[in-house]
Amino acid sequence: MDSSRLKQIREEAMRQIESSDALDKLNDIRVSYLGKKGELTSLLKSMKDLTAEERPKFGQMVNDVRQVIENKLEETKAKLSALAREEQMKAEVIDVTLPAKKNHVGHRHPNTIALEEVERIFVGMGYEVMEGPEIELDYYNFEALNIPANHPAKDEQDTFYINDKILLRTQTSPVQVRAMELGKLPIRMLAPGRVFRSDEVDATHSPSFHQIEGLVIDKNITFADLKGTLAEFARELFGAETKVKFRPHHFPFTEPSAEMDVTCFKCGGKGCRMCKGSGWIEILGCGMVHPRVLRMSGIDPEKYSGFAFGMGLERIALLKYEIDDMRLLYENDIRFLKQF
Ligand code: 2NM
Repeated sequence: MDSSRLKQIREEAMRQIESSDALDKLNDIRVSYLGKKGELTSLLKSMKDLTAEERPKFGQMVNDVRQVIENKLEETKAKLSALAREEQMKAEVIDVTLPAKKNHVGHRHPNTIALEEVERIFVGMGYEVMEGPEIELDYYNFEALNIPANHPAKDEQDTFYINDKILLRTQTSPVQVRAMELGKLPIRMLAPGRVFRSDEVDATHSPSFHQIEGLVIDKNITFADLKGTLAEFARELFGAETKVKFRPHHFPFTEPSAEMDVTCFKCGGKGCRMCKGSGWIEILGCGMVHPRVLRMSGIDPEKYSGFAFGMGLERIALLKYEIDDMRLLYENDIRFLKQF
């Protein structure tokens, strides 16, 4: 048997392993020497031609070479893995000196800010916030509110009708009628929400806008409760020095009715551009709930009385943030919105 062939195999294997630069090449080398059909394996198979004396000695030599090759393979595999890991680390280095991406933090829409401010004030006085459908029955939007069939608000020019019984609500009062019908008294509620009127778009009008209405029903509620509540509301919304005044008005669903003005929060009442020189700004409509409205919803006007009020949310937002065109509130232009 030829031990020089064994030596040759060993040296050839060492050379191949040393010159290999990838892990999968190492595996090919392992197979070609140590695999079932590998060079060392076939040498072992040829041992049958040796004498019984030579066989263990030669077997030992083959196994020694096998061990040497295996050690070398392991050692090289560890080296190549470490190298590969180092390459990967270099490739994945993060340059912390690069300028950061700007993070645009959003915020609430000015309408929402104004809404939540009004809600906060009334919730603080014990009111609950209630919602109702935007598509309403004519009954809840008009009839139950003592608005007669010939009233101008009922004209198709002003109201979006689905059919002669169903319409898009023109105010949120139907939510309050529905609350009165539930029969749970007393009531202290706020009804904010989207309303619809067939108006042309301009700086102060939109066919869809938002209202906040309030309703209080209890025993012995008087106009003094209305005045005290709304004066406090005005002071909280526009500042502690704010004064209010009530001008007689007419609404079908309240009697008596009034409009409330607040002293101009810009000039304090002296007169400026904001209040068009008058010192006063109109803010809401209000009144004592008409006995007929109470009775229609199942409340006895001999036992209970109440007041109600309503204001336009957009109008409040425009005033509070000194915005001169309502359309800006709907365009969602970031350059506008980010100012609030
Ligand atoms: C306003 C002005 C005055 C009002 C009346 C009612 C109800 F349902 F109790 F009859 N809700 N809201 C009301 C009263 C609304 O908006 C300018």
